Amino acid sequence: MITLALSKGRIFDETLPLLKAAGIEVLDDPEKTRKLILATNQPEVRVVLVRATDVPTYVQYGGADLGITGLDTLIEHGSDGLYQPLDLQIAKCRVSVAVREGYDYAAAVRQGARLRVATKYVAIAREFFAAKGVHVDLIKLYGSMELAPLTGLADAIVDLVSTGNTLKANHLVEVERIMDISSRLVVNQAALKLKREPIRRIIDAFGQALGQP
Ligand code: PRT
Ligand code: MG
Repeated sequence: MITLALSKGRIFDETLPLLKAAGIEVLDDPEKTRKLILATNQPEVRVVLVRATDVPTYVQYGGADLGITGLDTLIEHGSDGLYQPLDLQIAKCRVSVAVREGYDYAAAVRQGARLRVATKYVAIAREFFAAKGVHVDLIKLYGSMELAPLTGLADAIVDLVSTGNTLKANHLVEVERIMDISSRLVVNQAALKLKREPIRRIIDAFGQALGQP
């Protein structure tokens, strides 16, 4: 049996065409079923639905053989024991710094003020500001980062942006782009050895669908 870990929502939706290219069709709609293990048209392949942030953990410990996860999540989790054969070019966005409209971020940085930064992405934020030589107090949040500068919890946030509509709707502006994000295929290293043939077939089919050799 080959187990693929996916999260519901954009990653699941954008993975379907790749699965199809590999001849795999998921038999249930994750938005309609309460099942957490979904069968596919291939009796030897199943999908497990997990929280986006749990995908690397499942694959690392062998709860799933393969998984699809955002680079953001992968960096925060760390890639120990994970083989990363493909950039799937799906669920694209960027990690950015944003502040309240009217907040003079450049001046705050120039003056060497200690910035309060709220984020779910503490590893990415720590590394980014350390490289810039900016002192920050990081405040870990699990969601709705946009609220932090509006309530005085933080001066800035580090968050994912795709269209920018969420920032705009909350009177926030993007002041720095930290990195571009897309989703990655991750594979359990031991599974790759033990189930080499079927896993290779999936990696190769995804690669071909992406136009990679
Ligand atoms: O939502 P939940 O708490 O269950 O889990 P999650 O947020 O970890 O998962 P999910 O499914 O929302 O995101 C999974 C992955 O999709 C992320 O790890 C990213 O790699 C990728 N991705 C791509 C995004 C976005 N685009 C995105 N826009 N993840 C989140 N967003 C958020 C963004 O932070 C903003 O708050 O969507 C909101 C809308 O963005 P705008 O800029 O288009 O308005
Ligand atoms: Mg989300």
